[in-house]
Amino acid sequence: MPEFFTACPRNCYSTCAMKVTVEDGKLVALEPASANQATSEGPCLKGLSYAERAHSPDRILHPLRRQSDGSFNRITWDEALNEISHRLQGVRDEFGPQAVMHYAASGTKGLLNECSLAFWRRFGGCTTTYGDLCWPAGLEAGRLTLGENKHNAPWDLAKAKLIIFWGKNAAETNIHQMRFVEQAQSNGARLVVIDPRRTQTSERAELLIQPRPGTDGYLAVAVAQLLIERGQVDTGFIDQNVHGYAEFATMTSEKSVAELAAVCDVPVSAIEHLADLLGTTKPATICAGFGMQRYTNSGQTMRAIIALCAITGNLGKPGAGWVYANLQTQIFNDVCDPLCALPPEHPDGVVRVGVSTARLGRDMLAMQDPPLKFAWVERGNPLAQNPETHRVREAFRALDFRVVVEQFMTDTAREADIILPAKNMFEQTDVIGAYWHHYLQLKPQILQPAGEVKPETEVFRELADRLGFLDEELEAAIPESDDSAVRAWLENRLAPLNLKLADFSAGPVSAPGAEDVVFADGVFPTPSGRIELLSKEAATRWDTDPLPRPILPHESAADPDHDPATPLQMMTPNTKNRIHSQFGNLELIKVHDPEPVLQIHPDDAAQRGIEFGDTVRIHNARGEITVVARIDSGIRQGCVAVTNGWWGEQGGLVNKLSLGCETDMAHGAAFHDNLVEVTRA
Ligand SMILES: Nc1nc2c(c(=O)[nH]1)N[C@H]1C(S)=C(S)[C@@H](COP(=O)(O)OP(=O)(O)OC[C@H]3O[C@@H](n4cnc5c(=O)[nH]c(N)nc54)[C@H](O)[C@@H]3O)O[C@H]1N2
Ligand SMILES: Nc1nc2c(c(=O)[nH]1)N[C@H]1C(S)=C(S)[C@@H](COP(=O)(O)OP(=O)(O)OC[C@H]3O[C@@H](n4cnc5c(=O)[nH]c(N)nc54)[C@H](O)[C@@H]3O)O[C@H]1N2
Ligand SMILES: [Mo]
Repeated sequence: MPEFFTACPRNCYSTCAMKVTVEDGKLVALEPASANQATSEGPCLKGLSYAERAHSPDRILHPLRRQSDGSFNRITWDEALNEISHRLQGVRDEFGPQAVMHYAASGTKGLLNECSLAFWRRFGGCTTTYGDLCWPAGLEAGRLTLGENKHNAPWDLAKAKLIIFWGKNAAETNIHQMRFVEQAQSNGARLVVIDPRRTQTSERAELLIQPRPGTDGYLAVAVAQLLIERGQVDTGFIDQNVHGYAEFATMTSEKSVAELAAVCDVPVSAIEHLADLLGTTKPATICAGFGMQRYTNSGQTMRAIIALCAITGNLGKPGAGWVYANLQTQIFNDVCDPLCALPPEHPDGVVRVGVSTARLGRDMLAMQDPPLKFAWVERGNPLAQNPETHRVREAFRALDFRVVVEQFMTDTAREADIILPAKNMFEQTDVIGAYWHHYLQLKPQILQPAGEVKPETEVFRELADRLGFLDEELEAAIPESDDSAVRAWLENRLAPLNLKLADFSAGPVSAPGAEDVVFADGVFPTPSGRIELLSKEAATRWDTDPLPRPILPHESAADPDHDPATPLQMMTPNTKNRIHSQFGNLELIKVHDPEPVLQIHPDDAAQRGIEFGDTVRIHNARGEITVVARIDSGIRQGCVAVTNGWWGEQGGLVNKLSLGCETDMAHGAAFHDNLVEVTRA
């Protein structure tokens, strides 16, 4: 039976390599592929469920057209593409190309994703979003402080003597990282977790600190104060590498440890314990999660935590550092297609980068000159994953026409006028990067597209042809569907980086120039050339304090003026067996995760007369959802949690409750600035 090596393109740290076996045009087995040293133990349950997902009876396999009663009918590709091109032309003629919004999110990784932009450029332009739902506040904090977002190789963590998982639940979201944690622990490393919830990661730790959500900056500053007071900082490293240390040190002592501890609601003894560990155990690595930076103050929070690595000299060394996102594989920006490389305002196709992803619904509704009339959605499920579901729905319904390119009947697909069936990862060759390890990987085509599925590239070529702009330049930008054309396109993209597809035949390829131990050269590409604890750029670009002086998030139970009607801080973290809204519809996954549940502390439940298994309403002024309560003393009192990614039909559309609001830096989404009340249904 034919066997192939491939890699999982989901938006996930691990980006696993795997070996798959195909029999009679079907995926029959998935196994580990050890050439990727970061994921050698093989795929997770989601990875294993690809055998079901690829051939699921629920897959959308042909174009669908909404009928007047809201149901969908099968139509031909000709009908679909004729109607779409006719509508596109009409909108462009009447309102201009920017009345069309192209919305894409993180459904799949791959270099071919850029082809859509080439199409819209030629169309005359469009409107797109800015910001990102996932990680931007933390990325910007890293860039401002260290100059670049990169970290030591995954396996380097085994060399750490102290590991702090700060707002990261790697045992669920980066499961392969736990192997290196175990190696470190068997060499005597200590493990600390800082999370308002007890998690599968904290089960392995000797110390769990459960701060009030959104107040980690206070905790970090208290730890810094103690380290400085006790002389447990690395003065040699600071003198050589740190900008703004004196100002930072003064700032950390503005409030006493007891005052800071009161805000984050952590016992002073626990803060002292943490400072003790960080002051005396070297090398130390802080692994910070993305979940922690979904607050309106989180860029500043992340800066305060990075500062702990800097003042203890835990950067540029094996076993040490700031592990957030490793962008060493993101090397294609400078070599993308000429059409995509044009600046947004270029007259050859003005891309109005005008809608904040975090405020998607509100901004879509507010767009003028021209207003939005048409939306094209691919690789995204904004009706489930963007904040403020009801506004997003309202904005989509206010449009004249919607096209959604999807594999499954998601909440967003249900809003479409025409649904186009999307390829899956086995149906088109591509090259993918990662954000934890530094491998580029080939994801070859190993199955024929199912049913009538056409990859997005072919859809765009056919539309361009109908619209009369499939010229030589666009043909070069968007490959034809046959695998040899796609491979030739990829060769062109790899060539400027001195890479060839043949390099991938032996497995994953380390990105050129990738380092196992980063910042070892002491080069920090910030304005001062040093690690910036004092950042003028933070102040000028984001209007924040130039120091990471802690402040509260806007919507926080720690704010004495918060609305008493919504006293509970709602978190919506990720979970092991789904990637956001993907996989939850598969039988293999439903066995483990059949329905959304609310994690609630026994005291909060008792106050509300809620018992284990009760159906409860979670509500605030923005909306409500109804789920089953799971009473759990592992969650901090005053906090509740439901994992994100459930579909509307499953009853867990958590973003009906979240606020469409940006993080303090880099236009992230402050999903966790979210106060709610819970009532027995
Ligand atoms: N409340 C709350 N909301 C959150 C979060 C949170 O923590 N709390 N987390 C946020 C984060 S971190 C992220 S990254 C986002 C993710 O948000 P999205 O990127 O929108 O979510 P996904 O559900 O991963 O993927 C969207 C869709 O892409 C489709 N897809 C997969 N492959 C392809 C393909 O090749 N072509 C096409 N056309 N479609 C494809 C899938 O079927 C899926 O329906 O969610 C965010 N939303
Ligand atoms: N299995 C699986 N893996 C994934 C994903 C997935 O959906 N499923 N998604 C991928 C993507 S796109 C992302 S963005 C990453 C996210 O990876 P993580 O950052 O690990 O994910 P989250 O679950 O959003 O948040 C981690 C933890 O932060 C905690 N937290 C929330 N607020 C605070 C706070 O104020 N302070 C502190 N200290 N902790 C807080 C939550 O309780 C949660 O346990 O995972 C990636 N990997
Ligand atoms: Mo994400």
